[in-house]
Amino acid sequence: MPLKIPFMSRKLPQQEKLQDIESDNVPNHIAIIMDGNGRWAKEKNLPRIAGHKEGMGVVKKVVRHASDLGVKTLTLYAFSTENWKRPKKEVDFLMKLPVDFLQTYLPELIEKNVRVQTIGTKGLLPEHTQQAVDEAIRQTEQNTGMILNFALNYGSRHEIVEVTKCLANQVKRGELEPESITEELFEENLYTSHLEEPDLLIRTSGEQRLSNFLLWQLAYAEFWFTDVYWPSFNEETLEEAIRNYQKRKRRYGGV
Ligand code: V07
Repeated sequence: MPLKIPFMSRKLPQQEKLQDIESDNVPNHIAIIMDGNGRWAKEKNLPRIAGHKEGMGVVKKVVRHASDLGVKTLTLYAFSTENWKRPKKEVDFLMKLPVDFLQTYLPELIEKNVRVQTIGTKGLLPEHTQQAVDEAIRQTEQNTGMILNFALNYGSRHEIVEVTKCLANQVKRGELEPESITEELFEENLYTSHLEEPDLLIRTSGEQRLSNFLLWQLAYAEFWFTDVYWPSFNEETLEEAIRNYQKRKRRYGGV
């Protein structure tokens, strides 16, 4: 005979309901600082590169899930201008990851209608890395789904200085009046000019700093931090971040 469960005790479905993502309030643009790969590896007595490799697998899962949830742009901090200071062996390994990633995953990106883009100074990356990334950009440029934007050799202060130089040169040539320099004009010269501003910044691994990531663009974003190391991040952690974002948005709405 089936056991009868009193109505009020059937907690599970209700809880699940509460934890649903509101599909009409998903952040359009999520930016992620994927931190903690080295620490994850260290705790497992593995070399740091094993953490990066595992982290790359997480990128695939998160891209898939973000695209399924209707995120319009996902910006991932893959390599900062500071990362060159790491041991050469580690840098060499990191520079192979885009190649490795795209070899196994580009067909799925195409199938999912994802468009690959980058921000940062790509010209300073090794030739094989540039080629793989450029090929992915080219093969996905007609896609109309989620923009998967990799920050590669990216540093926000450098970006801001470059925009400043560009505008200063226009002034010098007599093409621009200093009075005409507005926030809008400045923005039009950033790498991200064609993108909406991020709505949500996620940083993993317990650090609560921006580390030179999208300083201008994150002016109005919600920040969400987790102690989870990037290789342990998954679909559920992404949903947790989005639910938290939606809770905050509801509070603002109520005022
Ligand atoms: C990198 C894996 C994720 C954790 C953080 C650091 C290590 C994916 C890419 C990538 C980049 C461009 C592209 C396709 C894939 C990547 C680097 C490091 C340098 F077109 N993961 N990942 N690039 N890590």
